[in-house]
Amino acid sequence: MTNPSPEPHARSKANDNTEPDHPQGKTLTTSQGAPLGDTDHSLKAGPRGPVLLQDHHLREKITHFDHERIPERVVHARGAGAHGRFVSYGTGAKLTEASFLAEGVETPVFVRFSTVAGSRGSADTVRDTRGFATKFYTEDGVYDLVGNNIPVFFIQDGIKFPDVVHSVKPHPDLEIPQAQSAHDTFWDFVSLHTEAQNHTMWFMADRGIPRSFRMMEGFGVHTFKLIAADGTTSLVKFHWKPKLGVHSLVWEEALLTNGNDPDFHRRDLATAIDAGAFPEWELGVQVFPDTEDQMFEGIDLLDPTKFVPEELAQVQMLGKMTLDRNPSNYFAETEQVAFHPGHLVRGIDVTNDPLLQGRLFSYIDTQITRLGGPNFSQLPINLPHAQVNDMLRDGMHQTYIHEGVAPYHPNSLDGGCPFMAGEGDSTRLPFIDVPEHIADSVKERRNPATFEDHYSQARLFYRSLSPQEQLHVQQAYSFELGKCTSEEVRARQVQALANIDAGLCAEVATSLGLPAPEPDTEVEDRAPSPALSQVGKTWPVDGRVLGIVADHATDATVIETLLAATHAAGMTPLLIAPTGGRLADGSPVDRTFLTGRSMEYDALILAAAPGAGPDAKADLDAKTAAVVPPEAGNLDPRLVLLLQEVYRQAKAIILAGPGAGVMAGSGLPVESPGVREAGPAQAVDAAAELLASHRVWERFA
Ligand code: HDE
Repeated sequence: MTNPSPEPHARSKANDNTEPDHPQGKTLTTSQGAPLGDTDHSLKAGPRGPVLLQDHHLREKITHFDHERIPERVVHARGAGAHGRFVSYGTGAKLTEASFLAEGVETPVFVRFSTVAGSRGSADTVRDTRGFATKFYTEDGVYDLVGNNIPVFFIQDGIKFPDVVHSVKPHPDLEIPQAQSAHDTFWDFVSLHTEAQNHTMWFMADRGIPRSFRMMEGFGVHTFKLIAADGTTSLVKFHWKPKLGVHSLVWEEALLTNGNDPDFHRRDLATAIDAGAFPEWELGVQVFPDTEDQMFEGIDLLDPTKFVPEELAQVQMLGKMTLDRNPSNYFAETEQVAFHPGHLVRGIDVTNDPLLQGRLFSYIDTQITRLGGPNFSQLPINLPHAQVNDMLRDGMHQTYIHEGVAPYHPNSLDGGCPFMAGEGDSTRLPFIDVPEHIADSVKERRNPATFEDHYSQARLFYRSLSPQEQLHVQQAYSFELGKCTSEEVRARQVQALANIDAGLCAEVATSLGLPAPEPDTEVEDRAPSPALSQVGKTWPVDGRVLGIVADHATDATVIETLLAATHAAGMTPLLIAPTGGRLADGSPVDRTFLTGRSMEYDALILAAAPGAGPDAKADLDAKTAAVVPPEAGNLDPRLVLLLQEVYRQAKAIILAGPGAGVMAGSGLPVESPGVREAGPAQAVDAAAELLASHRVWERFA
């Protein structure tokens, strides 16, 4: 077999004249390579037509265009990808034969992050679970870790997947609402199918609206099996731990972002990589003994609606992943990448988790529709870096020119090739199928009794959060259920909340104007897991966005000082001014008060407090008209709006020039946590110090 390219990702059209300055080649041709002299006019009978059927270039161009779209993913359609590398610490070598986990081994990776419910063109910052799928191009073949940013799932059995997805997708009559769970069918399903309550709780919490893909944890969700060199096995759950910590938007930011920048997460990932602030995650495992019952501390390891708190089983780090290259073509890479939880390598295997088993059927099947046939693994982004010698033949879009006459085993006509791994002339090691005892059983459609607890972990999760995070959960349920029109559905979900936490239930019931019921199920109390809270630690600020408000009168040295300090701290500055153009130091204005909005900035430095710009028309500008207090004087009303939003979103505000009067002028408290006066030389340090905690959490109290 001829492997199409030793460097699959570099594979592009074979232009004889492709070079860096001319990435698409120098001469326009047809798909057959015939040079073209005109692509702007169709061939017509005279300048006023009609168009002639014989115009092959016209027909080829239009026909190809007509077929440019492929079916979007049935779930996880909206996504963003990046290339990178994984370097192993070697700490996993005692647990598994997987060669990419041996000490010092570096493996190329491609990661695709996604939302679940929305269509390919939907907004990034909707409330949803996020996909976190990683393709490792190992020397033993491709290994895919196809996980989410939430460690539990809605269902325990793959047969329920179409049900949960149909419930969250837009209603089938009008295809409304797009990329939302805040509607009747979703809450109808999860309130009836109560095993979904734990997952639902996780994404009603802040993890449902991440600040950035770079600031999400990833989880393999299911329990997997590792096989060591001596044949011993262990059960593991995979975790990705982001270097930047786990951080989220607040709901107001998410809503503003959907309108202002629907590509917010995609842009954030690409911008950070371009700026050299390469996102990093450590891959780790929680390790459990591979016992007959596959239970750990009362938790059924085959139940994907349950997680194991880190306090019960520490995450042991195996290596570090760095994403350092953006895709060069979205369609070829991010759209065509095809993951599969069954893409395993020796030393890693699946367990009998019935959800995982269902997935093993699904992923090849879906690619056949989406990518047009069974040869999708030959697409450059999917091509293993290991040598491929399969005996799969022909089919749509076959790009290999296979050699030999005997694509069957055993054969003598091709010299017995290819051999089984480790036999004949083969030096490669085979995938390991560990013999496993199957308990005496009967064939039946039934869950084990250990799958019956639907509420204890949702309670554990809620009670592990800080009061501010709990408030966000209360608001999220109130919003989502408030958007449901069926009173029966609302009341049923409120009943589920009563089983989880009486305080949460009371808050949501009040907001909905419903009575708070008593629990109807006995639920076991479990110890909270402090590791679940996103509040209370500090993290690096690489790639965070500092908004710097200046105007055309701001001193050049002030701007230079602020920009230099922001870059030195590894953050990204955005210069904001009343109108566009260049500032005194020559820097272009990145955002005007009109084009920028609070959600773009992680913290704000005021180098100036500009008066109303020439295009500020408070009485016409609906978004500001109602909120400008009389003390604002001549302050630009859009600056007042910006300060009010940033303040409400609990972000740091550094006054590096204007005094505290600007706060009063904006109707905000002058003395407040996270509002500081600092000279231009200290302003960025002050912002970074506050930003390390992500938000000024005290302000929510
Ligand atoms: Fe998926 N899932 N899934 N899933 N899933 C797909 O495969 C499916 C599940 C996940 O960026 C599809 O290529 C079934 C759990 C991610 O390309 C499809 C079941 C988890 C992605 C599919 C599950 C996931 C997918 C759609 C229940 C978290 C995006 C297009 C048995 C551990 C990968 C595609 C990417 C994509 C089926 C459950 C994660 C239809 C049947 C649990 C991150 O094959």
